[in-house]
Amino acid sequence: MTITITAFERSPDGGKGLARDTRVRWALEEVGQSYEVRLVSFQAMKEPAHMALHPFGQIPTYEEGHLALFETGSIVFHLAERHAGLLPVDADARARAITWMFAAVNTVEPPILDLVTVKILEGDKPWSKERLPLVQDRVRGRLKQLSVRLGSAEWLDGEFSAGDLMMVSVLLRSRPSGLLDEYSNLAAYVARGEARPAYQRAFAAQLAINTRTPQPDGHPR
Ligand code: GTB
Repeated sequence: MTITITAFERSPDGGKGLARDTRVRWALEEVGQSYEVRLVSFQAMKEPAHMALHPFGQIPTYEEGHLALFETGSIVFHLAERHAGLLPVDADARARAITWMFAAVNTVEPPILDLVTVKILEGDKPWSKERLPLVQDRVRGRLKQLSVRLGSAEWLDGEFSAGDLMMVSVLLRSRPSGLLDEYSNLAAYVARGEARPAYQRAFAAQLAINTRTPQPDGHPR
């Protein structure tokens, strides 16, 4: 069955892979599923056709036959459940890998997003400069805890899993701030994730879209 995901027609990051379709592409590549991509503009994301797929008018979405999903955690979990390669067979190890998926989106991602918000969306507010160190320290707090838990291990719990895929994806968003590099084992963990052939393919696919040259008709090809 054809799988179709949505992605930014033009990602604001210009192809750095930070938009959330990258983690879905990565999961699809890890489990060997081919997929199509429907590109959407910021305007189209808020129109009824897309809102019917995504109640919050965002990307990515995932369509497979009659099934339509949104939320990257759910999409990656769906793929990991249906295909081998992203979740251990042992029930306890599987539950722990799923726990790491939730930890990535529920515990580690929020302070990182807060930092992005302060720096980019609220950068012009008079209180932004005062707030920034507090938010940075909250990110450091989480990264430190994760760094201690990871220690010298390759992955968070044994073999690479969907938990690592989500955690690496979330951590990538903290790299532009410079905070990730303060924790050398986390920086190395993220680099191991990025070195995976499936990640490389996912990254290249989104980069190709975001670096297309605009044509005379205004549409990039
Ligand atoms: N919780 C949802 C999920 O995990 O799927 C969050 C989805 C989400 O935030 N989608 C963003 C979106 O559609 C794109 S990924 N935003 C448009 C809108 O809300 O109107 C967030 C993102 C955007 C841009 C960059 N960047 O340029 O670096 C990185 C990440």
